[in-house]
Amino acid sequence: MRTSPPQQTLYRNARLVTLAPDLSGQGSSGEGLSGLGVIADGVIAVAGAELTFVGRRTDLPRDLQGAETIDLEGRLVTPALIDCHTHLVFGGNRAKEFEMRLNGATYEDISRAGGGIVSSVTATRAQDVEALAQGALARLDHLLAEGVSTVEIKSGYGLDIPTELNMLRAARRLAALREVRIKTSYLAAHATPAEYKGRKEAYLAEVVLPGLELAHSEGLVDAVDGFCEGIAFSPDEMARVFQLARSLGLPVKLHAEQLSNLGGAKLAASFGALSADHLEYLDQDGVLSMAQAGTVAVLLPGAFYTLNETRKPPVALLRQAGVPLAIATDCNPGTSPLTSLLLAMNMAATLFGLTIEECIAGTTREAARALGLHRQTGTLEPGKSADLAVWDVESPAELVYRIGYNPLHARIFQGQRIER
Ligand code: DI6
Ligand code: FE
Repeated sequence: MRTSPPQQTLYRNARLVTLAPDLSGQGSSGEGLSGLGVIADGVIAVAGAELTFVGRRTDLPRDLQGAETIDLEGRLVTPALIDCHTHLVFGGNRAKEFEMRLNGATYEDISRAGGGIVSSVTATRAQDVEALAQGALARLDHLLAEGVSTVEIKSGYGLDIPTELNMLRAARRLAALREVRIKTSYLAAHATPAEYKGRKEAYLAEVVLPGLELAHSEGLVDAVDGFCEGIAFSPDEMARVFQLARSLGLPVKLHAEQLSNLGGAKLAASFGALSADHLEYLDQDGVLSMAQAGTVAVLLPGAFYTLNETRKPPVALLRQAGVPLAIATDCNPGTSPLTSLLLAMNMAATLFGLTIEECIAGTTREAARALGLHRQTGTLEPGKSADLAVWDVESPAELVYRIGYNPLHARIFQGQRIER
């Protein structure tokens, strides 16, 4: 039976930031900032959850000209934002440690004194799936209010099998409670819990590896992550986790070179990692490995800022090598209690020297790539998901320039306008 084609809706009178500089086949090419693919007098057509036309008003196909039309009154339209690195699900908070750091304690000092990640573990283990999801909801709503429609959420505060799975279930639950795309990452290799202190090998064998198999068997895992650092796991230990991920057909990503250089990014790239994240201590060898593997550099200025770091990621080397740059909040209770991706862009520009174009691409096109979603979302191109953010700003630069101001006019997710 022929089904009638889904009804088309036109969004017209808009300044489109397509992130797809060459809209071949649409009779237009990007204008303005080259890498942003700006179209001044643009039109978007949506059928169901999909983009069917993106281009100049003058190129709109005849058969679309009678469709239901929404006038965006000259507003700026970007792909919906993507937060590609968060620890959004957790119990409790760590304001006390923030105060300790103000008094001079380093992140390592706090971690070795039993604070840090393991102190969030107690609070997280005490909550069931629904409580974990409800606790994350307020943080998620802050991200959605700024035009975010895809969020990556990691486990890593359970550090035992039941709680790691509960964290991932809570992350999945959020997609049932809000109009959002959630991608999950298994991060049991985040820290060694108190009961395994000094017994990291046993923790890997008895929790991390079997927990990954179980989580995968329940469809809870989209990618596998780890913390490759002196206070966490070595490249060899992470290699064992990644070998299991590979055998399960799961992509990997890694917290790498945040506080020192153990060669984590190079290890991640050797497994074809979607991304290597943080990267303050990344060297040329790691940069080249990432470039060869197509691994995205996810920059996390919120953690750099919160830890009052001084060593910056080698942005010039990454740029020169053509490594895609993404930006994320790293929202977590310890090193980045940040729920604003707009502020993360401002920090990436101000603290790391990213350009406006790199910041906007870093929270759309390249953030999608860091999650393996670049064929589905992250740019305004026909055939991709109709995930849009409509902004009350004159230029793309205003999205990065303002501090603590949210210019979002409307969020459209899979073709549906989402009321706040
Ligand atoms: N690096 C970080 O900055 C976070 N995790 C990681 O691997 C810290 C998470 C926390 O302190 O709770
Ligand atoms: Fe993180």
